Amino acid sequence: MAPAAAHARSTTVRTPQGTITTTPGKNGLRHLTFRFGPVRIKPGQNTIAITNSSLKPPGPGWITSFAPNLTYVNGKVPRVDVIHLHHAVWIVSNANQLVQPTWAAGEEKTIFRMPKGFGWRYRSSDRWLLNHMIHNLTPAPTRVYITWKMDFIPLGAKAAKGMREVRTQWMDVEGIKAYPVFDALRGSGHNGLYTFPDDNPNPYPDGIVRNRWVVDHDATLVGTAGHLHPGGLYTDLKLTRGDKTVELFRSRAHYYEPAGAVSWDVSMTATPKTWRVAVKKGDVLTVSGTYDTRTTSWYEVMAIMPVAITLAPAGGADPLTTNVAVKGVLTHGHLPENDHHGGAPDPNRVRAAQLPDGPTTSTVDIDQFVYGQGDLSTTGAAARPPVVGVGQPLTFVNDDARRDIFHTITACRSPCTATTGIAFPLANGPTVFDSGELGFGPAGFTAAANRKTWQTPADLAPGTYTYFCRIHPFMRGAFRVKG
Ligand SMILES: [Cu+2]
Repeated sequence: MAPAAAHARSTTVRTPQGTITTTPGKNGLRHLTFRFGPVRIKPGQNTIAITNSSLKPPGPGWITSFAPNLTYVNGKVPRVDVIHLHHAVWIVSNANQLVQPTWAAGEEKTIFRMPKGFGWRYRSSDRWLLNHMIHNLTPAPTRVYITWKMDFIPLGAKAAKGMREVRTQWMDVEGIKAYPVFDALRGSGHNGLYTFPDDNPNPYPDGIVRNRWVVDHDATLVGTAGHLHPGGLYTDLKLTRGDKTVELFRSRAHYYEPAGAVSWDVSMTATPKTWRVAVKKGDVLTVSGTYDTRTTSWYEVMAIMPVAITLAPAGGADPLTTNVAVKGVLTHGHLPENDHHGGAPDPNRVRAAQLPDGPTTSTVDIDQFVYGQGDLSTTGAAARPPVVGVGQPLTFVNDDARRDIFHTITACRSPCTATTGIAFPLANGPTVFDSGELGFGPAGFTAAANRKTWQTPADLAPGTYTYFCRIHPFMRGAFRVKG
C-alpha cells in the first residue's frame, strides 16, 4: 500500500481491491471512504460473488456508522433501472465469531448510525468477506465501484473513551443464506397484506424455524432497521419472554415513488438514537416482513432486520413494561438515481391483443435478450403471439443461460407496453404465473432456478397473455391460448 493522492486534509491509500480515503474529524474521529473495484459487470448479469476484502480500517478501533453506495468508474451513481445493487453484505470473522454478517446494503441504501458511545470493535486481525450481487438490467456491460463510508474512531483517540462494543445479530426471515428469499403472490395473505412467515402455512419445509434467535446473554439492543424489496411495507422485530410477546420496532418503508409501494424509490425507517431495549438471556427475538399483495406479485423478496446488540448490559427499557416500539426515523430522502419511474406510453411497442396469430407451436426460445416469438419489441411476423391450444403448455427455453444470463416469463397486465423504469413493468397480470430465473448457478448460492426451461400452466383460459422478464424489464412478450 502506498499513498496515491492527498487532498487538503484527506489521504487515499490504493490497494489491489480498491481505495481507502481517510478524512480527519473531531476528537480523533476519522471519516473513511472505501471504494471496492472496479467490478466488471457482464451483460444482463444477476449473479452472486463472494470475496475476501482487504479494504478495512487503517488500524484497531471502533466503527460507528455505515453508508453504502454504488458508482460508475467516473463517480456517477447509476440509475437504479439500469444497474442495481441487489445486495452487498460485509461478513466479519475473528477469534470470537466464526462468520458474522455485520453490515449490509440493498438498493434502498439505508445508512446505519450507532448511538453515541456505541460501536463495532475492529481488530486488525479481523477478516472481512464481501458478498455482493449486482444486477445489470441491460445487455450492456459496464464497470462499477461498490462504495461505503464508515465513521471510525482509532483506539486511544479521545472519542474512543467509554465506547461500548456492539455486534450485529442478523435477523432474517430466511436465516443466514446466500440468497434468502420468499415469494409474496398477488392476492395472498389477508386484506392485501402478506406477512412472512406468519401467512405461509409451511414457511420452513425442513422444520428449521429461521426467523428467530434466542438471546444468549443479558444485553442491550441499541439499533435496527429493516431491509425489504419493492412491494414491502414493513418489517417487525418482536420479543417473546415466557408467554408474552411484544413489538420492539416496526421499520417502515416510506415510498417517495409516485406509483406507490412498487419501486426502489424508498427509504426505510431506523430506530431513533435514544432506542435502548434491555434483553435477557432466554428471550426470543423474531422477525417478519409484510408485503402489499393487492395488485402485484413480488418474487424472490427479502425481510431482514440486523440488530445492534451490546456484549454486556448497557441499560435500556424493559420491553414488557415500556412500549419501546416508537416511531422510526428515515435514514435518507429521495435519491436522484430513482428518478426514472417508467410507465409512460411507448409508441414503439405493439399491443399483443390486436396482433394476428403467430405460428402454432410448443416452444419459444429466448436468445440474445429476445423472446423467439411474440416479443413485443419486435415488429412484423416475429411479434405475433405464438399460439397453443387450451390445455397445451408452451415451453420456454432460455438459450442465454449458457452465458450466465437469466430470464423470466412473468405475467404482467395487458398490454404491458409502457416504458421501462423502476416502477414498470410489474408482476400484476390477472393470471399469476412466473417461470423463476431460467439459468444455472452453484446450488444454494444463486438466484437461478437451475433449469433453463419453463412450461406455461396447462389450465390457462383462452386469451392473449402478456409477460415480461423480471431481470431485464425491457423484455416483453405475449402468447395466445385458443379454444
Ligand atoms: Cu431477461
